[in-house]
Amino acid sequence: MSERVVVAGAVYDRGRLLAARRSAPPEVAGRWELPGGKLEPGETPEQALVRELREELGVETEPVERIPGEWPLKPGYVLQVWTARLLSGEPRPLEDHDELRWLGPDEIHTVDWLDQDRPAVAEAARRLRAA
Ligand code: 9L3
Ligand code: MG
Repeated sequence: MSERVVVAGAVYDRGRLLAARRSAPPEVAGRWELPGGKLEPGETPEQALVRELREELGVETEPVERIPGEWPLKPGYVLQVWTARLLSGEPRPLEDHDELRWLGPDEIHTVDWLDQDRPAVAEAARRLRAA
């Protein structure tokens, strides 16, 4: 049985990384994540990412590169992460989130990230610093 992919975006703009606080489901509410969601049938991960960020945040983005690795979620699901450039719009919490924050490189650790997101967040922060 193959695992279903959840794709998330390390969305960046002007040297800051976007963090989103989940409002649901209860087991993850209040924790911060890189926004995204499940692939739909026939979608590439990049297409799913663009769609999810449009639905959840009301923004247009461009996937830039995959952050190497794959992290287990609930049984049957794995997380893959891409960096994504903000093309247009100001992110708003339209679905599944109740707060958004732009974090500079030294603010990355000021929110309580979901455990599964931490390795990708650390790598995204490293890339922000290097950029
Ligand atoms: N999840 C974990 N980290 C993330 C994302 C986008 C999602 N960065 C987990 C939370 C949910 C599951 O994956 O249990 C499905 O995500 P969604 O479709 O509810 O966003
Ligand atoms: Mg989601």
